[in-house]
Amino acid sequence: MVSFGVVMGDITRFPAEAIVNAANRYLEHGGGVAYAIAKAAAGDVREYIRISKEAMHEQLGKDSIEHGEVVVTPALGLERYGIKYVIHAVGPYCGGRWDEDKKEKLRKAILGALRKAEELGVKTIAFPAISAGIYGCPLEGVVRTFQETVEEFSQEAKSLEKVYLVLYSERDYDRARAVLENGD
Ligand code: AR6
Repeated sequence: MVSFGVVMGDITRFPAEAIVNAANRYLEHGGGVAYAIAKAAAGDVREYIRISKEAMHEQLGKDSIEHGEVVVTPALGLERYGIKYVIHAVGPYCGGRWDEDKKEKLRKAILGALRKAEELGVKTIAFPAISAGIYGCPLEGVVRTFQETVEEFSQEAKSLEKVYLVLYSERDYDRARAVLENGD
């Protein structure tokens, strides 16, 4: 059984074996949590972009990823927190809109990362609120999609025990808690 929980914190310091990056298709890590992870892992953001693109070539043989595809990079400097892998996934761009298509793209991104975590044999994984920042998807929809997708994934999970959704601000954390507790 996989447990799902929301926590408040900075994912670049969160002690899960794998953390997920809310990336773009080209793994450019230009802003948001992607920039923060790249900076914390490698010190130099451009260097982590180079490492990410090289990993994308090796793992997928192409220059961009789709929703559901993931790329794994080493944690480098994040190892001090017990993080072993960074899994890059790409969520939908919403620009304030939310519909079934966006939800399905986010579901694919989450499932892709969860399946890769299983393949890597990790017990714990932490996600940021993918697409709820620069990509402008409503946090409530994002949180509910996380909850439903982790529940769905529970059926096929083997090594994975804990999935955390890490919210960066107290306000987002409170909103996420409200979604899980009240279903609204
Ligand atoms: N720890 C946890 N959550 C964080 C952190 C952190 N250190 N920093 C920000 N967040 P975003 P997106 C939250 O914009 O919407 C990048 O440029 C943030 O408050 O990082 O998927 C990529 O390269 C928000 O709730 O990701 C893409 O081009 C959540 O993480 C694009 O942004 C996601 O916000 C992806 O946009």
